[in-house]
Amino acid sequence: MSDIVQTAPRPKIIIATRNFHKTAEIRAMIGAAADVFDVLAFPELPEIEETGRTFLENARLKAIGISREIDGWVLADDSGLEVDVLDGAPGVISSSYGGIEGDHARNCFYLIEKMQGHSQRSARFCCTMVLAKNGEEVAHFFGTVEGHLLDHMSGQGGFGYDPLFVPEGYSESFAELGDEVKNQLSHRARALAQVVIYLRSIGLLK
Ligand code: ITT
Repeated sequence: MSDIVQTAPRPKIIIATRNFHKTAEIRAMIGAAADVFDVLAFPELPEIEETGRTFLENARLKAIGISREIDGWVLADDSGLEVDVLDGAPGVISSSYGGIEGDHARNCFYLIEKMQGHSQRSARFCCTMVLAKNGEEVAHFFGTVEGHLLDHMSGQGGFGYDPLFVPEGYSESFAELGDEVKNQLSHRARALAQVVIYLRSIGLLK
């Protein structure tokens, strides 16, 4: 008699994002525990307008909007950079701060300009994640990482403002530190750690 070991299928999680950098980070952090896809794999899904005034409002719009259209677990990430001396800007408009949505280099140059002459350079990355199913929010989670801004871009890794942001306790930017370090201490890692605890508590993840 042969021994056939039946393994449970891996759970599937759809990330409500078109930013493949976010998906790659989330996939690397979740590892083999789940199959992680994003909405780029489903071109028929609608674009969700981010009209919220907070990360939580926008994450809700994305998670609930996509989960109305698709079966299964949907996770949205709304995130951005808050700079203290700029009263929290760019905040929820981080992805279009320089004038063109998703143009990360332009956003960085615009921020460098805005920060000229400021010696107070503290900032934080914020991430809000909303988990949804059947068109309804199931839970939400927050993560932040404190740091300061360089006056020039440094490093090739990561995305967005990573070449400008040095996390507290380090002397290199996220773009220089690389994915392994970033994925241990980032705002996204901190929010996702709570998502994983939650999904384990309901038995979806091992
Ligand atoms: P989706 O809405 O499709 O998820 P997006 O990139 O537009 O993709 P957001 O609206 O949440 O996502 O904006 C996030 C922006 O904040 C992102 O484009 C970067 O400018 C910045 N950002 C967020 N997380 C970051 C990170 O880990 N490193 C660098 N910049 C980050």
